[in-house]
Amino acid sequence: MNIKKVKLLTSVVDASSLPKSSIPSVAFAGRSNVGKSSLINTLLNRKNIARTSSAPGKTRFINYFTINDNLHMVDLPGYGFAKLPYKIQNQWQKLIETFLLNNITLRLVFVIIDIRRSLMDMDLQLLDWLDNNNLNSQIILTKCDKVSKNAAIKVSRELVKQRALINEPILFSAVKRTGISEVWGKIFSACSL
Ligand SMILES: Nc1nc2c(ncn2[C@@H]2O[C@H](COP(=O)(O)OP(=O)(O)OP(=O)(O)O)[C@@H](O)[C@H]2O)c(=O)[nH]1
Ligand SMILES: [Mg+2]
Repeated sequence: MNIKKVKLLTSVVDASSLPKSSIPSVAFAGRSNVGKSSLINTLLNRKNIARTSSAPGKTRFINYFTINDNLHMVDLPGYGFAKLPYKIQNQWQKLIETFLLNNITLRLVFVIIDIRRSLMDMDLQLLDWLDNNNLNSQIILTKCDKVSKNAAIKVSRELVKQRALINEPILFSAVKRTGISEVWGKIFSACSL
């Protein structure tokens, strides 16, 4: 995609201020620190439009990016950040759920997983929850530069078996810039762009 214009439309902290979107959107969900914001920056060819940090829990809002006036990318706050008080974790979960259930223009939810970590309970819950709510999901395995190509393929195959996936996970690295066209391909077909 020729990215002519990217702008941060809004950052939302409470469910009542979620914007009504009239253009297709895709969302990026996953544990804290797996590389969601880095992935968005890499896709958009921008250094830090989605703010990244080595300290987990950086993205605390739902951030909407508008691309070329015809696509929203939505950076969701990461879950499973243990240091946060339970009450705040709960608020996050509510916010994410409200977003996912009330966004009629949402075409695809990318579930981002660090290739070096096995699926956490929360990842499994999210995947099941998306299936149960008929939301289209696609797994992306990030930080693939940290493992060998063979190891990455093995993790991917095991996931396909374990979850009976129709769509193979995408192998991605923001450092090596691999997997970009595969992610865009999914966005194009889901959003009919
Ligand atoms: N080696 C490597 N490091 C990465 C990659 N993607 C992200 N990182 C690093 O992982 C850390 C977290 O990245 P973020 O993009 O901020 O992760 P996030 O999922 O948005 O985190 P939260 O907003 O806290 O939920 C940063 O130190 C990044 O530099 C990657 O593909 N390879
Ligand atoms: Mg982030």
